Amino acid sequence: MERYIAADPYLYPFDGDLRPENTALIIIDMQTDFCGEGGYVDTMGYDLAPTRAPIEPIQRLLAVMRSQSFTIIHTREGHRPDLADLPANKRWRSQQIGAGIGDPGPCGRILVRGEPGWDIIPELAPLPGEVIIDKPGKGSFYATDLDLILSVKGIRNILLTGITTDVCVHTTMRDANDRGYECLLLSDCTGATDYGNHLAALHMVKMQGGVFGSVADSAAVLKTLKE
Ligand code: C5J
Repeated sequence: MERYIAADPYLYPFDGDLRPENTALIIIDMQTDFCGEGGYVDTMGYDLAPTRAPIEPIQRLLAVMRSQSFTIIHTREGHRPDLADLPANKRWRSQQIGAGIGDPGPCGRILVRGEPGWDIIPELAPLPGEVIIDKPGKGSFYATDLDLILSVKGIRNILLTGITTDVCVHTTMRDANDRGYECLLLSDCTGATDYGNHLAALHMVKMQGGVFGSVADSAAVLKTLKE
């Protein structure tokens, strides 16, 4: 039986093959450092509201997808405590904006693995058995075993949620698309530090008939999953 989600610019997935066995929900970087008080984004001076907006929509989607046995994948951006995997230019740039990666802050050392700020927020805490990908960069494939895990599990469709739309979510979507994964970006389950960038990131996906995949909101996904 073919199953589609109402999406723009095309019904997702392209061939209607949407099953828990071949589809994963990926929740990108919902860490205190990106959406919590005293974290990296807060320290840089950005408003937290846009990066917190996806929390509730993701919670609702996550509950249904968990109950239907879809694969759930969480990612965390962060670096080794000795900063051996932190490129000098990434560190320097973060220092310029007053939130040096590796430096102490209200939530511990910024974007360092094991620190309180690096942890996934309690509202979206992973359950035992769910995949957690620790990544040093923006994309979820670079320097991680995500591609291997997806291929072992037989995953072909990826529903992308998390933050930030224009940075880690987009980098992951572009890379996933190049690898042949069928991608759906969820507009209300993502957010950026700049609303214009969020809208632009959604728009970019829709060019050329869906150059990186398609875009929907969580209501459309839930409607299909509950049919
Ligand atoms: C950033 C992310 N913005 N998760 N990371 O540095 O988008």
